[in-house]
Amino acid sequence: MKFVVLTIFPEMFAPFWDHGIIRRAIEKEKIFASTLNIRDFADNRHQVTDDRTYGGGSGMVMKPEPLAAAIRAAEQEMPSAHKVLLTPQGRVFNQKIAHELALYKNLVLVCGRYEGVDERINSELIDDEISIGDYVLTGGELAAMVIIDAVTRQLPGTLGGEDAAKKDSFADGLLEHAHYTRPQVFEDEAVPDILLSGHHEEIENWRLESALMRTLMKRADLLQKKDLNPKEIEILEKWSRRIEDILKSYHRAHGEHREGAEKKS
Ligand code: 4FV
Repeated sequence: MKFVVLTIFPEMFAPFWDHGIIRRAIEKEKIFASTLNIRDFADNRHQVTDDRTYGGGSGMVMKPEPLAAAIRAAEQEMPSAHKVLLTPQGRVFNQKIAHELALYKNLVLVCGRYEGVDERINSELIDDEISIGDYVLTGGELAAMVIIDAVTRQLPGTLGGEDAAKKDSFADGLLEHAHYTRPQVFEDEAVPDILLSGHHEEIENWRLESALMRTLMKRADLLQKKDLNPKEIEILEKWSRRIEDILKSYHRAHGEHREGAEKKS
């Protein structure tokens, strides 16, 4: 997979290419990554890439000419590239979109600066607008790195184990289960025995319950929209019965009769 990033700050990417899984993916030629400096396409004496906004008001806007020239140069190199503008206006990035983008051979990522880019760039030269979240950054570069990072992890052979990405948070619509490593006891807290049992089926079951509980506690919205499988339903029903029993005995103990509780409210 090839990433070409259009930016006026290409030097921001050097450390990003040079570390961790991204560095290894480049070394193993799982990805090819490069930058194009939009300034190099500014055919004016001072390579100016921004100008005042029509209609007045503060803030500068990225000029269309250097950007269009840079995008066309990238297209020259990779005619089939999917051209993405990083902008708060875009569809909000998530694991599903990471999967989708990982299917492309070539991605061009356009990083805005200042107040944004001239609107005529979006309509003409951009295939897709993506936002990494509802907040405003000083530039699209960090957003481009987020996308390159999340997409690269989806590519076979970039993570340790073959199926590592399949066990990701959100891969099955759940947050990941709790992880533990040595020491077995840390500050008087021991690793759950089941994880030391070597009983793989029981460990998988514990991990599913851990993932479900964490998702229920931290991101119930994910459970709402998840297509639950029979195993997950069985576990949630087990928990709901337990909670029901606890509430029943509580109300019994406090003389309030649970049945007809609705009448109470
Ligand atoms: C952004 C985001 C973002 C807007 C103006 C760059 C800034 C400046 N990009 N997800 N959120 N971009 O805030 O992707 O040009």
